[in-house]
Amino acid sequence: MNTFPKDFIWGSATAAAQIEGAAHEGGKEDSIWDAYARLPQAVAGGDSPERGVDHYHRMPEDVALMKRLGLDSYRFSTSWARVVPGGRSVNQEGLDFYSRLVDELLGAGVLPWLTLYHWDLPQALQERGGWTNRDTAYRFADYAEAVYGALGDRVSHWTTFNEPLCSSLIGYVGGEHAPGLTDPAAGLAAVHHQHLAHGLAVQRLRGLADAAGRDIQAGITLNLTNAVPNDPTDPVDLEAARRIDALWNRMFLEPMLLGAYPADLLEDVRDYGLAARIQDGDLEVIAQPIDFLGVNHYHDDNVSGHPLPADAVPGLRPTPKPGRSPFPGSEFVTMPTRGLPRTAMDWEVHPQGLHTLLVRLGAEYPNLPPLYVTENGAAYDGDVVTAEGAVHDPERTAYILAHIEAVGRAIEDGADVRGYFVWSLLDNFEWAWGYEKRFGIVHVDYDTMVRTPKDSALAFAKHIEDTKLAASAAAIVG
Ligand code: GBH
Repeated sequence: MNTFPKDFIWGSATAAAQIEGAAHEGGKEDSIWDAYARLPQAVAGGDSPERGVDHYHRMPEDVALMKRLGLDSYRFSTSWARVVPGGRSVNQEGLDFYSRLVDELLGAGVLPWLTLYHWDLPQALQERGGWTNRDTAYRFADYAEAVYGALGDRVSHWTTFNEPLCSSLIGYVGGEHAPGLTDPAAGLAAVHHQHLAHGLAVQRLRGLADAAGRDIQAGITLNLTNAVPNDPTDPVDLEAARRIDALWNRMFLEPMLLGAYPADLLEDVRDYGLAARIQDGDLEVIAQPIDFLGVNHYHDDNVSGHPLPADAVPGLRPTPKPGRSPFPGSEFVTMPTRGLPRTAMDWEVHPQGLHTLLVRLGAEYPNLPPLYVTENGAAYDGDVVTAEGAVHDPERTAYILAHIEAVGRAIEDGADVRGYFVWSLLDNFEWAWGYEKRFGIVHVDYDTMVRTPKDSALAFAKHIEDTKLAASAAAIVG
């Protein structure tokens, strides 16, 4: 077993729109996901976030479960559409829910790890252009201030965005997420405005914390990948991999860490007006120092510049419908399979990729802040609650333990990783897949809403306990 630093944070993650339900209770109004889910064919099975897994009403029970599993921390998101329903005035009842959640967590000895944006923009702001409207970035800073005002006395860890790649490129270009657009120029505008919103919110939070004499940790979570050339000797595949690395990793990392968009990326997307969105001073705001970088990682991307053969097994992503590539400027890129085992999402299982990624980030960015793996996990079919009240999920268990092992080796090889959060605590609304794909380490019966820890949850709890025992034994031996 790897040794992890003594204060390493073990946790689990969720997101508001995926678990809360109560979509129109307590003053909450539509988010873009409530509205999107009502469109025909948008979400598998016609599912919607309306009921979620009823976390809004079962929150104390869910926190008790976290305590039982021995989690150090819980990563959750606040819903902007609950806190600022129409996009303008604050809903105290919404803030009160999160205040009760934070009190419950602290009472259970679980560190609250808060994310302000996990994809659920108030629909009222979408009607004013959503993330294509620069004004949304300023509204985001105001929303951050409202949440800080209610929770800043008790919450120390603040994440601005979860995976801005998805809420810009998948939502505005790939059309597979809310708001369901397929417009590359809109997607790149959304990228820049989310970057700006991140920087403005970090500035705002720090200003408020300083004025109150508090210390906060502020950062962002990105979904980062290894763009692996399918044939590393083929210049066409190497060029495709460079483009995906630029678009999916460096377009997010470099404005924040280096204060500039990559020059090659600006050239790749030159037809879509990204450069024209950048105003004087924006990059200084975006490059605000951050205290941590959250890394979400599920799988590498095996990238080719050649069309998939007509008889190919489905790739890492569904073959996009014409005009629906989520790769603006690099629409020709394909993602063939490599014959590795795959999860129910069709995502490859390759734990070494997480080690490679974590080590590589430190090597490529000398000013990289400490890293936290803020999501990693797997959907598999076939979870069944037995008569004894167990759920045997050997594949998910193996996936999680193998990735934890990869994180441990990355630390031994010099990566500054300080925590690991499993996605997800509970089975939940898996966006365009609805409730069909289960990522939880805790099973949810969607009729009764009964929670049952799966074997993966018990294995994770045992891992946490063993790791802590090993760390304290090491401290005694010295
Ligand atoms: C995370 O994103 C989310 O943060 C979380 O809410 C979600 O439930 C969880 O993972 C499981 O899905 O454009 O077709 O090539 C998912 C990570 C990485 C998935 C990028 C989609 C691009 C697919 N995403 N990937 S595609």
